Amino acid sequence: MSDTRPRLWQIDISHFSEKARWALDHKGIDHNRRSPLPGVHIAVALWLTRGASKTFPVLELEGRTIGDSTAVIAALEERFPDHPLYPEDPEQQRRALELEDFFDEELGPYARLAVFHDLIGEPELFAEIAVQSVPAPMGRAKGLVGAYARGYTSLRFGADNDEAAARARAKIVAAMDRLDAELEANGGEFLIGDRFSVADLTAASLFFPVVAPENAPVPADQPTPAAFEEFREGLRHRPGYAWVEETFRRHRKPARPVAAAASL
Ligand SMILES: N[C@@H](CCC(=O)N[C@@H](CS)C(=O)NCC(=O)O)C(=O)O
Repeated sequence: MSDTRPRLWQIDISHFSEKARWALDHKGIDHNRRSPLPGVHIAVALWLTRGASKTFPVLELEGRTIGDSTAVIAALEERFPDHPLYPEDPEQQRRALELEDFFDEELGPYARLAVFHDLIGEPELFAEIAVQSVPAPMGRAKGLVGAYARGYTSLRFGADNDEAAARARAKIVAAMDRLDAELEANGGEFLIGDRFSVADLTAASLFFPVVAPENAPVPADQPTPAAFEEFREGLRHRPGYAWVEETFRRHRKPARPVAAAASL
């Protein structure tokens, strides 16, 4: 019999995929997951969405194929209204969606670029991490897999560019400024109102590569490039940093931690 459950096409280590996984798990939706090789996933996304989207996550849901994490959550919210992620109040909902968009655009791509840049600076470590996200037989060719990871992230995201990485770090700090300010304005626990919403889910999941909270897709003891660890140290005292850790602890249940992998 064919599997009619929603199917999430995803990358284990990706923070945008984590955003979609968290929404599915928050709503308790039984689903299955497919994780093609990072890089190859672009062709898969284009094929699944008939050219509409070249990124993961993509969700197959009752005959529809939905690309982009924001559209995925909107579709889940409509089809599975229990455990809502959108605030009921229209003005709060508007602000929650505005914050979702802010973190999607102003944090997500930059968190990815900053981590990849510093991994490129430590080829051994990058190779070590990259082999964990490829099929076992390929994993034996660690040098090649590491070169593939460096090449893909440089070509696709410009992760080998020092100026781009400096801009990315500045964007991450600006996103942390916004997180701190929004939390302070709303009492410190939630970004909007007095309930967990899509705004909290988005900020926490897209900050996970920066904060590496427990219960996130990457094991907390995963080695980090020294340059990124130094950058992380500069943010550790921020209220938003502790909030990301706490939000994972309190709201990311049940997490499905996966082995570390190469692609964010
Ligand atoms: N706006 C998209 C961004 C998703 C995204 O950037 N996904 C990455 C993985 S973290 C990807 O598939 N990148 C492939 C590419 O950009 O070519 C969303 O919210 O889903």
